[in-house]
Amino acid sequence: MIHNRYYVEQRKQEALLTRKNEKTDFYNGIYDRYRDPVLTRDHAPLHWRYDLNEETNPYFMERLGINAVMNAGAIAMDGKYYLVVRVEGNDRKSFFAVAESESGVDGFRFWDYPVALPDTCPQETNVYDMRLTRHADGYIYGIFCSESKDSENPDLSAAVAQAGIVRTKDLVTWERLDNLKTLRSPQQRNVALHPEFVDGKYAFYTRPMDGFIETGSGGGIGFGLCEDITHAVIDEEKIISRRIYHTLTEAKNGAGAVPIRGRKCWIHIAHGVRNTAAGLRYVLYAFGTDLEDPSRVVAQPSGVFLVPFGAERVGDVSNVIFTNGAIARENGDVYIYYASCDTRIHVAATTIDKLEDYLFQTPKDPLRSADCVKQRFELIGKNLELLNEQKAKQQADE
Ligand code: M1P
Repeated sequence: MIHNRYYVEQRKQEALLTRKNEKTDFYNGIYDRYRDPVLTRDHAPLHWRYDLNEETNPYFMERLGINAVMNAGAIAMDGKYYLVVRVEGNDRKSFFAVAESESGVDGFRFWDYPVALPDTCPQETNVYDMRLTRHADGYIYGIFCSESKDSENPDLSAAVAQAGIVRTKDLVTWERLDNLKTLRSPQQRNVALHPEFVDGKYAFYTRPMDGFIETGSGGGIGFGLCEDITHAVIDEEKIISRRIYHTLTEAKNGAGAVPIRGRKCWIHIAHGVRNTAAGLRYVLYAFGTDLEDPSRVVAQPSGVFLVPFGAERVGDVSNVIFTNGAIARENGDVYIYYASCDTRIHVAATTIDKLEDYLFQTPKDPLRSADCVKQRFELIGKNLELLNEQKAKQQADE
């Protein structure tokens, strides 16, 4: 017999799942923000969390609670929007689950079962942050972080991060390939697969790291090629987006959503991290790379692209914005799925045209306060001249 309370909770959840989302009045000309997160832990199906049977669960208690949903890979298929979400159980372990929506901004529903990832690495303790790439070879690839205990280090928290690789055609059946090997970097996280072949090879965005948390000599977002995706090995990583002193990437950075093919460049939305008295602060930034040679940066606007705003600032790991998924529609609309504070997922809406205007027309970071002030003087000077001209014209017309 199903517990009566199930029906009460189900009605509450249905109201949440069918709630229409709306753009807020937030304005920066670059993207629109939406009022509601597109996914929260309350979206997780009740049958994932509760034993529904009154006999075995007389108090209708959560048996396997869900703590958070975050960091989703994103892809469009057959006119629908799909997120492969990092779901974190109350036991701290993450797993992947597919949620689908007709609109891309609301109505996301998880499928009945989470993803059954092939369990090929006995030492793997945790998996998270899948980037989904629809590749020119016909497969959809998922590149994710595969985390294991560092058995050679006596420190209880010492861990090893590697890039796991799976592929699918339908998000239902997943084939696991060998983890990525990068010959010059001991650890990897935030790895993404480029959607096209480069020089006839598979191209990866990497994030070389000396340790599990610290990137150390890693230097930034790397780019490397490999011949065989089924046993992927990268021997050379070229750093294409560096960590820079006194910028948002000072502590570390990492590839975000798989780059979007624009008209002028590949559009990258990445994350940058700096240290503060309140801990690490994660924000998004953007850059553009050459359409023919995606390892060559052609546009690097200054500063942050998207930062935690209002209620987005608070959560399990406060002051964190993170993305690993965006969907570009054929009409040029772009939905960027970003998580706040490792807790819930939001969407920002923009277009390829706007993103390219942002990339190429936003001034570069001059890297020194004095030069930043000069840059601002230039903008103010031009604007005041324009405003004065306009005023003079109005006065002359009166
Ligand atoms: O907690 C913030 C993020 O931390 C990690 O990102 P990075 O490897 O750049 O430090 C990831 O574990 C990510 O999942 C998490 O959101």
